[in-house]
Amino acid sequence: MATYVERVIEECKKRNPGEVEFHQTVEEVLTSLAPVMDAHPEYEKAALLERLVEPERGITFRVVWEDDNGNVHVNKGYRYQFNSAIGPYKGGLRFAPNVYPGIIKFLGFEQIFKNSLTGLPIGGGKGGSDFDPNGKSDAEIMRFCQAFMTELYRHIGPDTDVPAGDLGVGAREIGYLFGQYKRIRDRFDGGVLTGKGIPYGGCLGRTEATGFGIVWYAEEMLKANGEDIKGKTVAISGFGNVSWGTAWKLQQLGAKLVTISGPDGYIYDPEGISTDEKVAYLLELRASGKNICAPYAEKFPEATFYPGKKPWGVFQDTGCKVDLFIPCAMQNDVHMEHAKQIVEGGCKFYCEGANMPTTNDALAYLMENMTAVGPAKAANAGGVACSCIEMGQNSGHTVFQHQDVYDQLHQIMINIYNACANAGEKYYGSKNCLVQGANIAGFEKVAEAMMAQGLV
Ligand code: 2IT
Repeated sequence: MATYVERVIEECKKRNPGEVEFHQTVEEVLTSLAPVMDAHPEYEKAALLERLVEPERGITFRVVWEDDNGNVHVNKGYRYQFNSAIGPYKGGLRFAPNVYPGIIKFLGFEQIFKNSLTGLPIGGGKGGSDFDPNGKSDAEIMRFCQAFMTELYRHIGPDTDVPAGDLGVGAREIGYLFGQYKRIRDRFDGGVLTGKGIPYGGCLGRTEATGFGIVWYAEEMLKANGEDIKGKTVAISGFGNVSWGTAWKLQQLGAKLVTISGPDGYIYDPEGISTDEKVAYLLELRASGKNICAPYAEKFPEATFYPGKKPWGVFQDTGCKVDLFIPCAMQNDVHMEHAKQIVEGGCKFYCEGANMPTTNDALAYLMENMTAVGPAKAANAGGVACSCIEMGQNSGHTVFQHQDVYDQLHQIMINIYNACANAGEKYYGSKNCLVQGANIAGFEKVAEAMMAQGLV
């Protein structure tokens, strides 16, 4: 006889055919929740998990825009409003050619637990488009964002749903989206989008918040196992905002970052991406719009570019022993073969930075063979936590100082780590069961709120 959790997973897969990333996260999260279901039989009676895996609302819309040559393009737009039990829907917008419901729903589902873990009052949602921003002119980006918001505006609001950025959506796109929202609504509604520019309600520190939070989380994870992040050798993937914030905080804390990566391959810098100039160069690379990291090795000749490869095999390629791996690029970046390379190199710590960067089988292998594995929905929650600080700043008609934001964020990351470690210990017998602990700690608050609010 299948258990309650197993039945809900199977049913969810059947009802959402082909949405493989969404299946993956539902399977990973719900499996962790099994001991909580045993302790709370009332959840099954209330069909709590069936409700959790079904978005409260999903909006799909047409986005029509014109390129610089007068050609008309049609893209798909999405917003999945997943769960509002503990606050307004909150989560980013992703613009990337591979966007389809399976990706937006995996992100929206993860966001429920992540947002709950922050301890702040925000529900889960996610949106985006299959629009590819790479190679587009600034005018094209603006026209696309305006067309996108011309539909989205009717579904969002500071107490309803608060979008932000994700892959392909940064401060520039948020600016254009916000401008169009304000034009249509004739309301400033500062807190309707987060990640805004500083002159119009943006929060100091938001750009680096995700990366800083990841390193603060990893620091706690190491500390709990008697290790100091200072002096550690670290390898990350990606070279976007998250990677940049991660690199910057690693530099501040005295860790040596030896890799970054892009779709073209990875960079190994034996001297460390550890100077102000090198860290700042990551922003330049991203801003080039070419989506390649190879130019780093031209600018800094001590570094080597490994074309077509991922940094997970840096030990096999260079002999460099890594103490901590942090995937910061995108979903399903680390497969079983990579997990084996990571373990073979003798590494004991792994902390996810990007959303769901590890396949389920690779994640299970790493958890079994490493000292501790930090899950994305906990480790990268600093970004959305800072977004919520921005919402508070906007609704309070005030401005928070940089150091204020950092102090709040650092404490939030310590609290998140402790919540994961404590739930891991309570239900799985170890403070290092952070993956299961994050799912449980994130779930508990949402479950209590849903139970209290009746059958909705
Ligand atoms: O994955 C994420 O948490 C984000 N892209 C940020 C979401 C937010 O609302 O700041």
